[in-house]
Amino acid sequence: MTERAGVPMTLAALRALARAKLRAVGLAEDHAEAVAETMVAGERDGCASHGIYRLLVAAASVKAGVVVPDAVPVVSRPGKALVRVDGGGGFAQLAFARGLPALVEAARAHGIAALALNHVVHFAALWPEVETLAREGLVALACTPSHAWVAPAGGTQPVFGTNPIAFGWPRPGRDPFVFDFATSAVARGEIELHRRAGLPVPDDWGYDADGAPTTDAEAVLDGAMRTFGGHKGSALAAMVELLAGPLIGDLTSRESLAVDGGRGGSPVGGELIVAIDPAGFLGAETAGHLARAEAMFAAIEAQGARLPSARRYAARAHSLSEGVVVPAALHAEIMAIGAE
Ligand code: NDP
Ligand code: PYC
Repeated sequence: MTERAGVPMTLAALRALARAKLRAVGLAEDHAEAVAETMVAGERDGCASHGIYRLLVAAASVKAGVVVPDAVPVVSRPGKALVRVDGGGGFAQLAFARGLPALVEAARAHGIAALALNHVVHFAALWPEVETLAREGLVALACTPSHAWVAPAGGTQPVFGTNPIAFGWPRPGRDPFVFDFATSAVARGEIELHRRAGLPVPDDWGYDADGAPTTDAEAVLDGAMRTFGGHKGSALAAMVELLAGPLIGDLTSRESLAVDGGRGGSPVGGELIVAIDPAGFLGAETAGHLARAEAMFAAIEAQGARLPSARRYAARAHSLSEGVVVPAALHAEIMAIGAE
């Protein structure tokens, strides 16, 4: 869902604007750089719900005191194949960047390794992380809980977060295969964009506070979202809660919402990222797995179906040459950040 009229910008100008606005609300330079990068990447790839719109969300989280603006991530190695980064209450982007070299090194050394980000604030999409790992030749999986906004299948009251799962697979000489989606019917950000535009949402996205299906975006935001795929999305949402919550010693979405205490900030908690080096499973004979994967991708595309990430890379190519158009109302709100 996109607003049409807008302000054309180069990616460099958008990046500079994002950094300046994040600095204006008090975010430290290293965080501002990492956070701006992920928002610009989302806008560049045509992901409106996790593009530059997130500047409003991140600035609000800083102003609400939910984020430690100058947090210094601390990297540790609790096990040979385990990397932990305590984000100190800062945004997840810098914590990921600080843990990335150790994760790649551990995956190559042991075949499989995990990175636990703890005590971070998460407002963003996960695909930049798995894409980065896939470009290193690693297979990657990432997930994070959020805030309890989503009802389990069969219920109408929020328990789960929107709990995204992202996956990346390297492709020789091509952009990686990547998917990244919420286990809710849609990301909450998409419902927020509908509310901002005054548009109804499909009647299978959520319930109002009384548990009745509704097409009113505001009512869904105040009530409960649905999982995608009924009981299947519900089980996957529970899995994300368990893997990136209790398993890594961090918060469930219910706990995270309680910690927020009504401040309306982005979720605080953990993220789990698993990286697999195929050489660890296959020894020196690693060429075959990539060729067989390509055969599967070709079989998908041969029948007219598209691969997840095909739209993203097309949008990226366009934005890299033409820049992006920021919706006018959003641009005005962004310009007001730090001017209050
Ligand atoms: P979508 O339902 O739009 O699904 C996006 C994924 O599905 C992309 O990988 C997309 O590829 C792929 N896809 C979409 N349509 C097709 C198709 N027809 N054929 C093949 N593949 C397709 O995304 P969501 O609304 O669920 O999530 C959007 C973003 O929100 C995610 O990036 C997620 O990480 C983020 N999010 C973050 C949260 C957090 O707590 N940090 C919580 C929830 C969501 P392509 O990109 O090429 O279109
Ligand atoms: O869109 O559901 C969402 C979301 C939650 C946290 C970041 N994005």
